[in-house]
Amino acid sequence: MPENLTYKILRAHLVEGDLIPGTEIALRIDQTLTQDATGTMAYLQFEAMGIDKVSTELSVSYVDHNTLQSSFENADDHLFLQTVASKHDIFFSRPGNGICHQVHLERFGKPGKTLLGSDSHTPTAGGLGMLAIGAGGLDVAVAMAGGAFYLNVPKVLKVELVGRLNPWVSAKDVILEILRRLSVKGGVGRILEYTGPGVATLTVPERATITNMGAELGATTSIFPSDEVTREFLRAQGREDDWQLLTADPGAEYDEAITIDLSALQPMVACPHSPDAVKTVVEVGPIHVDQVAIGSCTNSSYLDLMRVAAVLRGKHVHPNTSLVIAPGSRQVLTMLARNGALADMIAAGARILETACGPCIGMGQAPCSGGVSVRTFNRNFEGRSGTADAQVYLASPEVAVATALNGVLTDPRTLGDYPAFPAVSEFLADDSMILPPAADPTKVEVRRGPNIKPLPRQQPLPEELTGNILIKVGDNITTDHIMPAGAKILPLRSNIPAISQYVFSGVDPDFARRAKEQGGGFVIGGQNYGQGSSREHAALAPMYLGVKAVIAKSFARIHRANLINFGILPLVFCDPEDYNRLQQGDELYIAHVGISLVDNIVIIENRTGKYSFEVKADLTPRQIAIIKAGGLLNYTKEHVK
Ligand code: MIC
Ligand code: SF4
Repeated sequence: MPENLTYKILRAHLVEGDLIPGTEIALRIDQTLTQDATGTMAYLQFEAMGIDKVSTELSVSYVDHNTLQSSFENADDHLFLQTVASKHDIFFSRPGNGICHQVHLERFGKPGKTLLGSDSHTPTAGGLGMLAIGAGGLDVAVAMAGGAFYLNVPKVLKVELVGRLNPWVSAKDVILEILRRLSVKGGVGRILEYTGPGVATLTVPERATITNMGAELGATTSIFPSDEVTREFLRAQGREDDWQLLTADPGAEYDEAITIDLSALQPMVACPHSPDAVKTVVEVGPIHVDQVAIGSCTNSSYLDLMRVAAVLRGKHVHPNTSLVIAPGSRQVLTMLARNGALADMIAAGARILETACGPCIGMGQAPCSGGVSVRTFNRNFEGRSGTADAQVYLASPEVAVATALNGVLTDPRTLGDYPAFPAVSEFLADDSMILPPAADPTKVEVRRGPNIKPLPRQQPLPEELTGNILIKVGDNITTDHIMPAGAKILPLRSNIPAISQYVFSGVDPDFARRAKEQGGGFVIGGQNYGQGSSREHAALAPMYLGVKAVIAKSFARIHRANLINFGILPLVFCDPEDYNRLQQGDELYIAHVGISLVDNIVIIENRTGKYSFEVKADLTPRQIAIIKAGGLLNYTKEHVK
């Protein structure tokens, strides 16, 4: 039977189960990546498993999120990450080397391999023909220890690309169009596989922009074939040996299909506060813009920034608009510096930031009060920029730079001649900021600063659960709502007691105090609860506060897995109407939890409202065992000897 590319890679890595959509399979993981904001926990968990050395082909630890160092915490975390990597056979990409996804694409990604990363934008590497999946840190720790990664077989959605992008229209517009059509829930339970004649017209970094933002669709991952364009990219990176030809078989079957005509696309923006609130730039019109930010793992590749520099050359940023640029990697920054493009940006008045996530995760550059910011990033959730009432629009580098010059949202097609560049024939390959693991691990002492607190542990599941509804929230609640990031809170990622004070702080500042006072309880959510990032702190910190179960209309994939990993029950309403009847403060009671999970009907008694309703968990026997053990770490200790 002719097979699609997704199934070929899944099959080659299958260690348990069959490729039947919706059923659980286990995959062998070839490579892992972590970043600092999720990595400290992942390595503490890895250490807790008592294993000396990673069993993957390659594991890399990146530092790119917490680089502000306004106090000792982040620097301490970096030192912990560097020493723990060195001790356990893990490569360490130093702060300043770049954003994990950009660097991984440049230096490590390999077509046909599996990559598991503790960051939701790990699918960026799908631009190279890898099956790259984002997960919680604990899943990554298990993979480093040699354990398989479990997931439900997704449906494969074929995205047929035809035509060619017009000047000033770019890869960002492709994924914004898909978000417009499918919404932030449209990719749930799916892998997007790109095919068609349009594929060959896109460079690898352009493909990576598209697979990166597939995360915003809720997709498991997105993948492009590995073709001659991929080969050229790897050759230019000095890694042609890593290439192999990988495409779907002719006539391969897919579960669903859509077609995108690249030549019909226009410059677009995602309006506040959701990546799927997409309109054309023309529709939104010339609104005043206070800030333009170019960078992030979505759009900070060499050619993205070369185009930006070419537009800026000899011009000046509008006096009422601030332009910040954060190149994606040290490779990109050095190349821009050597060829003069960086000087053009600086001369035009751009503020150059270090190669890191920076403003994308609220690490500095918060907009002014009520300010409008146009960003080349992938998420514009309310408050994520660091300014609660900011209006953030997501756009391509072309739209962003045109806007920075004019001070109002601008269609870049009005700028005149398009600065086209040929694909790069040789990138600057300098890995001196990537430290290899120690030759003699016994000589490495792992450094732990005072901010690195031991892992909190969950108790095994009791026979009955009781508690109050601590909070009731609506649809599409993001992990940024549950566990905010930003310059103030991110440095506490290694300190669960401290960070747990901020759970839901943007939604209800009283939440943490209430949860503690009441000894924990329940959270009620709407559709797509937990969309967005992979941060397991959005499960771990609520667990620390005693949250026992989240009852929602539906869950986002990574967050649901994280809840299970930390022993919190993800329960789904059998009748969504029951959501309307619940109120904050209601006392809930569940008897015989363990047995009910096996039967997949859990009866919840609302002791305040004096009625009962049904929910289900849809857990596999393995997941039930994890929940019963009090989470994946306890389970792994019992099972992996
Ligand atoms: C994000 O973009 O939200 C992050 C920060 O990269 C997260 C990870 C984290 O919260 O540490 C992600 O996307 O997974
Ligand atoms: Fe970093 Fe932003 Fe990419 Fe997350 S989305 S990895 S914060 S650049």
